[in-house]
Amino acid sequence: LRIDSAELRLVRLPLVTPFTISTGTMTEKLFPLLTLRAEGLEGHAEGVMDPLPDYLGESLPGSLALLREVLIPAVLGKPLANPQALAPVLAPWRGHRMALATLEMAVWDLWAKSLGLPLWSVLGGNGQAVEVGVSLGITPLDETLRRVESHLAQGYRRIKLKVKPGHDLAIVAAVRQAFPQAHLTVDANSCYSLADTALLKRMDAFDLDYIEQPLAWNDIHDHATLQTRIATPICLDESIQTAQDCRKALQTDAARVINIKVGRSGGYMESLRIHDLCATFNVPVWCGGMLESGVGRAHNIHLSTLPNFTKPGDVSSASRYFTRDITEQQLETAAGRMPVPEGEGIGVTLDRGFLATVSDVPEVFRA
Ligand code: OSB
Ligand code: MG
Repeated sequence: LRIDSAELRLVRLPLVTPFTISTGTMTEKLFPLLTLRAEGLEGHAEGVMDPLPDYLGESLPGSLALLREVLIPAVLGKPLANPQALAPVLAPWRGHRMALATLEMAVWDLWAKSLGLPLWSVLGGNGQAVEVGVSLGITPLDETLRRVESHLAQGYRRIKLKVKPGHDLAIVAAVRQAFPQAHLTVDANSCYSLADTALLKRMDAFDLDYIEQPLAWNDIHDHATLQTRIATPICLDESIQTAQDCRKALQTDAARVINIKVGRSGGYMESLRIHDLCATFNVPVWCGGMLESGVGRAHNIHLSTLPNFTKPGDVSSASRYFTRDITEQQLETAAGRMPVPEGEGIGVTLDRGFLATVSDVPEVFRA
């Protein structure tokens, strides 16, 4: 594979409904879209970093600088035997796992296309539709109850409620009471500390599948302490940026479930390592999301076909997020399952006409 050109553009898509989590409210999705070209083929990926560092320490300006100045130039015009050969390009950099993932994921798409294979088969997954749940943002209780009901009726396999201080126990209690059989989880996005142990322990009464990232984004140690004090399994999201992070979490029982986001973890190579490590610890994983467009969503679906993805992922219908997507294919669930896009690579193609209306003129890089 010899990559002869790259295109990088910023895409801005309005969200169908604002999405509120403990760190703030999003009303639109702004993301970098990278296209790599080789042998008449195109590989695509999107970056999942936020404009400002409010999820992890990574932000859009720093990521764009790394992509433009270092990562894209490093792969242009040089022979690449396979995606694994990217390792030395990615290894020197600290943090910026989302920028690394953007490049790495586009290379995997291109690589699978050069082999004439769907990405799931190159990754070692299976082509079956994947089980999905939904992540519901923070809304007033009556609205939350309506949304839970409608998504259960659509067949979603798990409901995740976003929580924050002052919007936690009462809302979870009400949802649990109204839907006694539902698979329920909560996601705190790092808004609590060990000082909230008593509150978090009261969550044990609601039979949650797990509680996602209750404590600081960069504190595995405190999660291990919390897990000794509560019965509900802890799931880590923000804290798992590398397989080494994951090893430390599993060795200390800081997490009993892991959320893998390929776009957060530096790409597929690291995500596969995390996946395999969790399997050796008998820890289930599921695929998280970052409100991706059809490009990132397709990547997430392919990843979700790996064998240890045994809990429903956040890979829900694209129409929940956007009135119109940048891909020609509309990625929609049916009865709680998301079909795997068919075709080579990630199996989706860009709707170029629409893309032009929601993005800048692309920056073009040539070998
Ligand atoms: O913590 O998983 C998270 C969205 C933005 C930032 C962080 C998170 C989320 C979600 C949404 O939960 C998942 C999705 O529906 O894509
Ligand atoms: Mg999360």
